[in-house]
Amino acid sequence: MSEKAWNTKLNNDVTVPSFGLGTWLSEPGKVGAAVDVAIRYGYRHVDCAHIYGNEAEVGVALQNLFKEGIVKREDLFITSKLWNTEHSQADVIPALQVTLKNLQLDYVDLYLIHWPQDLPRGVTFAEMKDEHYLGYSEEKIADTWKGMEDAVAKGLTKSIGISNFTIKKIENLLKAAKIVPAVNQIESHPYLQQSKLKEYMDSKGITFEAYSPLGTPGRVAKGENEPYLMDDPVVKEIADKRKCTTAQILISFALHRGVIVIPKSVTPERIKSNYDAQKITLDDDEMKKLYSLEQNFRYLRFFMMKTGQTEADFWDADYDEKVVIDAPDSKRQKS
Ligand code: 1BO
Repeated sequence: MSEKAWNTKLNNDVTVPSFGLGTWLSEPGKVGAAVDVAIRYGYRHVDCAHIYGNEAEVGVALQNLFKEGIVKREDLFITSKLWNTEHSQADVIPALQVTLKNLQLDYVDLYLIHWPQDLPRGVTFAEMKDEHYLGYSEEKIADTWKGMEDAVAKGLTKSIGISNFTIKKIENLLKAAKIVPAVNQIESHPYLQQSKLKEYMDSKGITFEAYSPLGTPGRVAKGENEPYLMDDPVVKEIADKRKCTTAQILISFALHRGVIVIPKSVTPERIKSNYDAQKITLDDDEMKKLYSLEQNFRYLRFFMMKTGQTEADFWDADYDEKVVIDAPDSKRQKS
């Protein structure tokens, strides 16, 4: 075990704690307590988003921690994300202002375009229907990015980035961007390492940030025969040998790859043990075994896709084409 501090320097020289608390799927009523436990335990990075519907509760928790003197604003790294209905340049700052009001902050540290997919203004998440999926447009996202750059100029965010962008979509964005995105936040874990995308992002100075590093065990909409990452025999074998949890091994794997990782939990014991994963030093043999688990398996599926659209289209097929273990139809077409 080492006491190494895991930090990542972004392309604008901002330093980010490489380990943070995810809040996607953290229920209102629980997320505030989770943030409170996490920060008191040592977390300094919290990942939020407007669409998670829980930013106001996160804001109350942060205010209490500031008032009690547990941390100061500048000690924290807070991320939020622009939702898909607010993709016009002029919509970005007002959307960020709503988030800042909810979080009770003057600025966020990182603001991301949540998805390179448009939805009509005013459509709520619950109301979304097939005809609302307007899809991806290079021009529209270039316009959104201008709004993101405006937010930096106004001091409302220190850094800007993207989420769920493929190589092709990053390439398109870079043609128009004055500021190179600092981060691309994407699903990643041993079953979906996204090495090709990571290599490309490394070459452009864009930091790789992994969501669902534990395979989002809390999701309600699960695929049939979905593999349970935390029960993987290889991950278990390493965890047993080290007398730690499989979640800790998965977090440590991401950190050893140089990836920012934001596991979600609202359970105090798990919040703490996830944090302690930073103390683990995996050896080359363990890393090799974990790398060997790649199967191009995506947990977050059928999201924002129109009926008839294939995942290969949606993700620009820029992942390695390998056997997908839970679907006989490897095109994984939405039914
Ligand atoms: C709907 C959100 C998915 C992960 O950020």
